[in-house]
Amino acid sequence: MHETYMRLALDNAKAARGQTRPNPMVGSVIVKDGRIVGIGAHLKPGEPHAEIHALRMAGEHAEGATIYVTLEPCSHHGRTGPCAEAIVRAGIRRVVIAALDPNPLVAGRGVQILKDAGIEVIQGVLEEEAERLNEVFNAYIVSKRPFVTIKSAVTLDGKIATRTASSKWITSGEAREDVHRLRHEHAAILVGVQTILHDDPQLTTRLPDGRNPLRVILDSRLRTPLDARVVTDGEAETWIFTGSAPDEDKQRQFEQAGVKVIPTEGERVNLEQVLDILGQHEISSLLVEGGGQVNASFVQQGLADKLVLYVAPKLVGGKDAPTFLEGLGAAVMDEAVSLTRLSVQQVGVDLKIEAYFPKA
Ligand code: AOF
Ligand code: ZN
Repeated sequence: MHETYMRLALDNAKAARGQTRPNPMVGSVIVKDGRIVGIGAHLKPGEPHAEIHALRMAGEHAEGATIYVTLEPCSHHGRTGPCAEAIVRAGIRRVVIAALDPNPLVAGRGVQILKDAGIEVIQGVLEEEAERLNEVFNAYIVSKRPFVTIKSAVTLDGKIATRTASSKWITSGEAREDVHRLRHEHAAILVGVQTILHDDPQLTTRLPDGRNPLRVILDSRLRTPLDARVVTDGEAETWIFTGSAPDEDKQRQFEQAGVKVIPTEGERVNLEQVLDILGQHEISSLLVEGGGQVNASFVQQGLADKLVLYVAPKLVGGKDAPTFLEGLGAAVMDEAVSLTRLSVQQVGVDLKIEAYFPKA
């Protein structure tokens, strides 16, 4: 029974995918005498948490009821009040939780408030699923840096273009639509200046009602053209990260065009600093759609969390055709990056492979 109601709570949480950041997705269901009396989800930062919506719906039926929550009820006074206290006040008798809240402001304190009030607490129902659902939030709230996903589309022989740099299109329409969903779900999208110079991409979400992520360009010497689409189209905000001494005139021109130029320490762009600055602006997730060099920088520095690789059933061959991971590469097999928790799914005619980088 617990799993059935928790699944419903998880489904409600998931319904708000892409619209809760930097907050987690959370769902809640209240059950009294075998009847659902309240359902809620967290929909938007600043708005009530899932439990509050469910409690409001339940009204007086909450008295003596069981509440299912996909995340430990909060204990802090943030943008909204502590849910654990609201649950106590409503006279709930039992709380079933999927996952604990890793937010250092909560982290077990929510459960403590409930137990101190004499409420029965059951933890760990569908825990793995709940943790995976909020993998972005769980990492961001502890590290204060965005969760970094490297996304690439390759041929079956690992190429991201032909030897003449032709790359439209590697994957089918279905896979490309899936990428637009990924963009919608991310707070920011990042490419290197090479990609801007070569493809002049828009980096927007082409989905009906899709949200555009912040566009981040790594451009150590400010070579982005002022007429690039990410500068002129006004579709989303664009930030350019540079080395320590960008050309001041050009910087001014970008600022006039509404594009932020952010110098970092060093000659090349300092990736750790980029992630710190993005985290300070509550950017909790970053989709890296870089070329092979940018991808390699993230991987070599241990800054990538997840890989999403679309693999098309095509072969282009050619030893000079670029791959999605360049750089120097490993010398011996023992130096290879071993990914974990690999999963594969078919999207149209292509494969979608998801895997995680080892924790640095
Ligand atoms: C819950 N239920 O539905 C959510 C929780 O700024 P605030 O007040 O909205 O607080 C955000 C924090 O609250 C967030 O970092 C996470 O720890 C928790 N989110 N907690 O009990 C919810 N969304
Ligand atoms: Zn709360």
